[in-house]
Amino acid sequence: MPNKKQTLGEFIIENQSSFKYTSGELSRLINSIRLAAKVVNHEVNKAGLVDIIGAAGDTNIQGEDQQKLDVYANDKFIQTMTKRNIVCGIASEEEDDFITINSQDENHQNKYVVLIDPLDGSSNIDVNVSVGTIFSIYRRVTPVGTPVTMEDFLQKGNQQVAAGYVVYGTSTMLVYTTGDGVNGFTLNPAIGSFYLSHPNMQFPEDGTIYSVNEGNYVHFPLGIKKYIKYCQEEKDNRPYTSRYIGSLVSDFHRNMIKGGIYMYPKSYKAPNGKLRLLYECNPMAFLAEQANGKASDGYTRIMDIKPTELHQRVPFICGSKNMVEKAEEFMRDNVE
Ligand code: AHM
Ligand code: MG
Repeated sequence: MPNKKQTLGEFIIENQSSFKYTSGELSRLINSIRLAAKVVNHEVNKAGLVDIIGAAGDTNIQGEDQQKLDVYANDKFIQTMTKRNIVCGIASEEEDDFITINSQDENHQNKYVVLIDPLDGSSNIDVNVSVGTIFSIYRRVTPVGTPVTMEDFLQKGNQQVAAGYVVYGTSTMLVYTTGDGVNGFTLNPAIGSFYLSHPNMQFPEDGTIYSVNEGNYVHFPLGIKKYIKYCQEEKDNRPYTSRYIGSLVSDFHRNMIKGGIYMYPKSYKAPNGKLRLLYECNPMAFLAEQANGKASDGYTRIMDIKPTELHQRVPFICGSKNMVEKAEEFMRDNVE
């Protein structure tokens, strides 16, 4: 029986021995993400007060410039991981290039790189809708003690050591995997601790929710158009329910709990879709598979795609296994 009162800190320590490589480095890294998440959460929660306490571009009471929240989140996550000296490189959706850490120190032994989308769905902030942070962790492939190279970041998703997200919603949750299932922790804001609230999260094999920006319908590939029509057809347990928040983390989180499919297909406007393989799709795909779900670009398993550039985009279909397989079937049968 899972201990419902277990904090994330306790959980990390208790499960350290089940990690593939047990130097404690990965535990420290996840701990630093936990810490940065709490700081960002505090700031995100104040977003509605921005008109009162100052908007981005203003100067705050300490004389510091106010930052946009996505810039703030980016800085906080990077600072926390850099200062604690526990990674050798970071790539962020907010930065053009990857960041090399400690390249001057020949003795540094850090072996992990982190890829992060610090505040995904940030356009939702202005309207008080949930946003999230997504992270993905790999072991470097170049020798320890040397500066990281692009090769360390352009690894296939199936090489991920850990991945997760923070959802800043009605409550704030940190959900992550180290390849041994998915566990969710809810922040108690009064105490500032995350507690294990959702042990061993699983996508139901089937679901009744589909999440897609249907405003782009006319631009979608034929297979997706037909799959959407299938979702809307009056038959068996259909029509399904349509739910689209426009915040990947929140749409994924709901679908994992209730059973559903999320799609960001390619369109004529966005020939490779919108979402980023390294910062959004791979970590979500790892979580999905660890939770008995599936993630694909319509034809290929997301985690088997060999990345060619840091900010690469891919079409993304993710969620309950049977639903994703059905969508793939429509893609295969409707080649244009
Ligand atoms: P962002 O990284 O610029 O925030 O974009 C990613 C977000 C996802 O969270 C969300 O699912 C999607 O973009 C929504 O896009 P759209 O408004 O085109 O439907
Ligand atoms: Mg994003």
